Amino acid sequence: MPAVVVVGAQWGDEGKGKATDQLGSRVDYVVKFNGGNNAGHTVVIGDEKYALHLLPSGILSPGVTPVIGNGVVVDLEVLFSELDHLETRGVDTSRLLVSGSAHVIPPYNRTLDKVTERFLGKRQIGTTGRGIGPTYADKMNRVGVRIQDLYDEKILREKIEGALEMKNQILLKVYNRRAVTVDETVDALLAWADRLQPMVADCSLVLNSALDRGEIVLFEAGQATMLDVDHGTYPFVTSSSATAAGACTGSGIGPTRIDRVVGVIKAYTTRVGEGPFPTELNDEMGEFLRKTGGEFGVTTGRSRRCGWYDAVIARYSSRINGLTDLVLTKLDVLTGLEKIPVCVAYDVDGVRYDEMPVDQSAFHHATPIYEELDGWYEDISSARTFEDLPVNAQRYVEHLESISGTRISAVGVGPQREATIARH
Ligand code: 2SA
Ligand code: GDP
Ligand code: MG
Repeated sequence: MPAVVVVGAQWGDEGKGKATDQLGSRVDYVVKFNGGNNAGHTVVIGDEKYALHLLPSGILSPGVTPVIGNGVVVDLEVLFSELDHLETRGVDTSRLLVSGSAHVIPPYNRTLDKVTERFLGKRQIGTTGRGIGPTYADKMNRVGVRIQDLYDEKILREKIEGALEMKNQILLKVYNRRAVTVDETVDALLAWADRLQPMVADCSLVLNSALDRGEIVLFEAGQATMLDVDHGTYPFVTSSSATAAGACTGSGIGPTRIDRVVGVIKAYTTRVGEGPFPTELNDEMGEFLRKTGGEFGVTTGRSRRCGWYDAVIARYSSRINGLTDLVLTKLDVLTGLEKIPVCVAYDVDGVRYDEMPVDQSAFHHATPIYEELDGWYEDISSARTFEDLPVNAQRYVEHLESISGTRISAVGVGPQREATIARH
């Protein structure tokens, strides 16, 4: 399995960080290919808990080369504060490589992200406020700043001048904010250039050469399928390609190189920010999942919205990503429930939908059609084989597998590295 992609199969926070970290001991490269410091991945190693935002989770595994691909948007201040923080905790970060074609998040895009959200009022997306959307918009508008531009000050100045012509109009006239100067922006970015230079690499070449040598490369998606800019619940999405195809455009490898696509999926569903969510529970059961599952944003601390497992989404993710296997996480959170509802299809104004409606308005009106499975009361956090699980927990997993379109190759029963059951 030389090239493996790990993606989120729902709306994020499925436990991709843990899944990537677990595979880390067997891989040579871990590549982040989309998003930026909007991500929040939690990895628990022994008694130590790490929250990673911009850095790939593989940075915690000795021997792994972590890579920030061209599809990522990089806040340089955050990059170095995360690196410094890990260094003080004894993590060797010296192997990190950063693509010269990755875009930089200039400080003005953080401001724009936050003020735009406020301006949108009821139509807001619930972004993380990290400048992600405006920076991808600049990339598509061809007024973005790339890491390689930091090494040609003349070009850098010209690009920022061009970008600010438009940005300052918006900041001044629409949002009534002060204009940003070219000098302050150039200074803020160049402050990091020297320290960054040794990490800058042609990551496409590095990764393709590694694959040619038979080395193992793991591509780690930020956010998730339902937040993907093309395939998610647009406009309530992030601004990048969070699905498996993004691993190619975001790193410079071809689709024929990918051998395995792992979808990480929770035994229930969560979402942060605004947007439709058919199985959402606005009652004490939702509160139970939030509390028991510790469902609070790793980056912003926001409460995550919680609901039951949705097999329509699982099947959609299987299709969009071409999943080869699913890793089911947080099964332990469901312990103690007499019955566990699972959404198998939607009802939209009296019509049954077994597949995701392509029409967003239909998805906004979808009500779940549930099947109820029997729960279990035994503590499953120390189960390490499938047979260690109570029969009803085994049936729950088997049933999800039968309705989700992809085999479940592993089951998570706790946040720790070792709290995982391998199947098949
Ligand atoms: P943005 O900031 O432009 O990417 O926001 C757009 C939407 O994408 C959602 N989004 C996320 N959803 C789940 N987890 C994310 N990472 C953090 C975490 C989130 C946090 O791991 O907990 O701490 O709040 C993440 N990043 C972006 C976001 O909620 C918007 O709906
Ligand atoms: P990511 O964004 O997909 O990497 O996920 P997050 O780190 O944002 O959120 C997942 C949370 O679930 C983290 O706090 C993990 O430590 C935790 N976690 C992962 N797998 C399991 C599991 O199987 N059981 C439990 N109880 N927690 C888990
Ligand atoms: Mg997360």
